[in-house]
Amino acid sequence: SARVLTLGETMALLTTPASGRLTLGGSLTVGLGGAESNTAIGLARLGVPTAWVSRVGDDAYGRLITRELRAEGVEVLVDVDAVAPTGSMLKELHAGRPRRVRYQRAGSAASRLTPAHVDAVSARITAADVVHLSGITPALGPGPAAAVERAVELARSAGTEVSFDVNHRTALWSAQEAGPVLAGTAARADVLFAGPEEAAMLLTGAGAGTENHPVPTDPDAAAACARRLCELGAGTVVVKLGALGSVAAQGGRVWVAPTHPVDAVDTVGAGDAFVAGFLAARLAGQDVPRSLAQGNAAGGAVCQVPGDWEGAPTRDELADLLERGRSNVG
Ligand code: KDG
Repeated sequence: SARVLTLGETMALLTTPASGRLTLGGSLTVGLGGAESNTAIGLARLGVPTAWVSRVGDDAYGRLITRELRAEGVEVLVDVDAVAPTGSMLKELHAGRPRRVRYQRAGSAASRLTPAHVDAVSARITAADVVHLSGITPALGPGPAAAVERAVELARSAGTEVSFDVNHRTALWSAQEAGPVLAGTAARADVLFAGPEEAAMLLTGAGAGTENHPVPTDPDAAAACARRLCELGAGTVVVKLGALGSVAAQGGRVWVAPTHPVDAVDTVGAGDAFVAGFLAARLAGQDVPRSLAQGNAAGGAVCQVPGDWEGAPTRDELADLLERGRSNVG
């Protein structure tokens, strides 16, 4: 049975040609992406039995998503909406790198998730070690927001850890709207993942970068933010710093984990892979520094390959990356 259960929307991901502007026509590549399913793929590749709970439309995008996730070894627990379509997003490239991502997801099947869909998998939540959620889902509507609440409640009452990646999507809601909602979930997380802006937003309650809680720009400032976020209730707090690596706080201690530079072609999805690497290490009983190192390595690998999750490492590849990282340092 799945050790990690995750819930969230996955969309068809349409990508323009390397030079591409959609207005010039041409061919789109059709794939898929979604923060939680990206993490699910990352976990499955690392050998962690993982299930993904969602809704898709009764359409080709929904079937593509379902097939591909199953092919990656993720257990798919979806409810098919007979009416609403699967959402999509368009990734516009410029000189081969993402310039902009636009959503077509309003009214999608996953935006009609409700607590009933969570209740339907309650036994799986009880049996899992971790339920992984993100701050994208509550931005999709009242039903998904309530579904996240239910998942947190069920997990906590069952003693299943709650992992929460803040993932504040500014295209979906403002910091003023999102701040209090995301802070409420963050305070109940056993493991909390945030970016620097998100860490500042949670500490402020709404609106990043106020005088009280400026956005941390270096690892030491981020570690201080992580420590303060622990005081708000989260067990382990991880701040993801991209090319600067990551930091964590837990039980009054902090750790700073720099990372190795990579040739990044597409950083979208790196945070999701980081979470997979970190959680896989944590589930294997590794300590915080090792978990951070594994998150950094997995995130870096995804950046080197186009696509949101395609570059996620397998267990052997990750071991190799960590080994190379150590010898580079030495
Ligand atoms: O997390 C990286 C992307 O895949 C993600 O941004 C797409 O789920 C997505 C979203 O809602 O933004």
